[in-house]
Amino acid sequence: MAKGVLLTDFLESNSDIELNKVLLSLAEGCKIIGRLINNAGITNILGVTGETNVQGETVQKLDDLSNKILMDYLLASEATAGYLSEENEGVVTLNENGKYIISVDPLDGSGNIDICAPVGTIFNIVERLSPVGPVNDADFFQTGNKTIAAGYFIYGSSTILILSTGNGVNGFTLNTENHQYFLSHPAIKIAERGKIYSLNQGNIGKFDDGVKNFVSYCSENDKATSRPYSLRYIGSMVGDIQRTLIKGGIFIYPANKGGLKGKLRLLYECIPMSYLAEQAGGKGTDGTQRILDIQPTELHERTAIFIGSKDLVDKAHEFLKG
Ligand code: P6P
Repeated sequence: MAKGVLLTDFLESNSDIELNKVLLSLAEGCKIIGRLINNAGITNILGVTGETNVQGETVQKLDDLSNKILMDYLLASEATAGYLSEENEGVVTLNENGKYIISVDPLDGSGNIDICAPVGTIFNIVERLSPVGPVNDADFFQTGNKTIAAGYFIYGSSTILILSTGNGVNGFTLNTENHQYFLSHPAIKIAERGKIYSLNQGNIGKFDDGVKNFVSYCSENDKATSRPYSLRYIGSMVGDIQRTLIKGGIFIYPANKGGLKGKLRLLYECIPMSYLAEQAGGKGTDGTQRILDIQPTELHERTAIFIGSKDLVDKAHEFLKG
């Protein structure tokens, strides 16, 4: 589709009215979140609420606000049956007759707001399993292969919706003059060969030897394979994934030595990002299997993640196998 097409027009080509209602209510809610973030320094909503969330993490005021805005807008969509959020301990029923359920990280990377680094809203949408009425945990325990739509809103130098409904990945930039989303990044494809690696190098001592050896490989001098690669790490998943989608490379958040799980959450961070990566021609794994094949068993479970250009994910796997 041609650049400049409105998100609303783009979605008209998708005949699923119920899904469009969910996506458009998200898009409206995230306009509000983006404006709150842009004005955070003025309106005294920076900083923390003094509470900790189910993850045991300090809740930023904007985390809380974003979570409430999304629940309100998704409730108004009348098509969203259930809501799972990093900020809520359990699942929330919104519209008992809704067709879809949504897993959300309302404001990923919020600790970066104070330094004006990119933050974002990440979402994954599947059909509910239970017929009607209140949703339950089991509705959310679906692999990423069941994803109907996934994406994120990145609040950075622009507000951009990166979206896939199963036919590739497209980016829609929010025009701050008329508050409409315009198709600005049609048919995003991750470069097959990446030259950027992204991980928190400070934790290298905690990681298995396979990860350390892959990082050494990335930083070795070898003209024939354009090494050393560049190390880029924002510390905000949406920012690191946005760069990976647009410029290629690999983003890694591994498990610590001897552990199985990394820091990032499966249902509302790693599944949506891996869905996007695969739709854009890349890969997303936990170091051994596709993220989209992992069967969730807990709402807030975590996983290791290796995501990005095919060649670098495959190369990382070579080192992980030892
Ligand atoms: P670390 C932000 O807190 C976050 O959840 C992700 O957005 C980001 O990729 C990761 O944690 C950064 O974690 O341990 O490197 O600060």
